[in-house]
Amino acid sequence: MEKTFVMVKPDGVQRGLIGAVVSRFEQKGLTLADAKVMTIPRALAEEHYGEHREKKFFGELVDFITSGPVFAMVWEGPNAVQNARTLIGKTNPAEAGPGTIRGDYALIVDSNIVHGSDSPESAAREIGLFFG
Ligand code: DAT
Ligand code: MG
Repeated sequence: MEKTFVMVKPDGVQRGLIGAVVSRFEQKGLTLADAKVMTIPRALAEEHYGEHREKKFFGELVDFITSGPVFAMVWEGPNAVQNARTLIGKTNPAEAGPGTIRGDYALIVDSNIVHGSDSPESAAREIGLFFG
C-alpha cells in the first residue's frame, strides 16, 4: 500500500481548516497512518523544500512554512500520492478547480493551505524527514 506525506500549512492551521482537510482525505477513502502538530525548524524547512533552493521565492517560502504550527500527516492507500495531489489541486489556487482543497479554500500561491508529496520517491523522503 502506498504512503504519501501531506501537511496543513500554517495558513490552513490558522484558519481552522485541519478538520476540513482531514475530512476530505477520509471521505476519499485514504487511511491516516500518522499525524502530529509541529512548528518546523528552519533547517528542516530548507531541506524539505530543497528542490526550490535556487528559486526567487525560496526565502519567503521557508519564512512562511516556519511561521506557525503545521499539521503533518501520513496517508496510506492505493495510489496515495496521486490521489492526494488530485484532492489538493493545482499549486496556484487560481488554477485549482472547484472541489479541490486549494480551489475551494485558497486564493494565492504564497498561501495555498496544504502540501502533498509529488511522487512516491518524494513521499518516502518527506516521511523520513518528518516522521523518521
Ligand atoms: P506544490 O506545493 O504544488 O508541490 P511546488 O513544489 O512547485 O508546488 O512549490 C512548493 C510551494 O512553493 C508551493 O506550494 C507554493 C510555493 N510556490 C510555488 N511557486 C511559487 C511562486 N511562483 N511564487 C511564490 N510561491 C510559490
Ligand atoms: Mg512540490
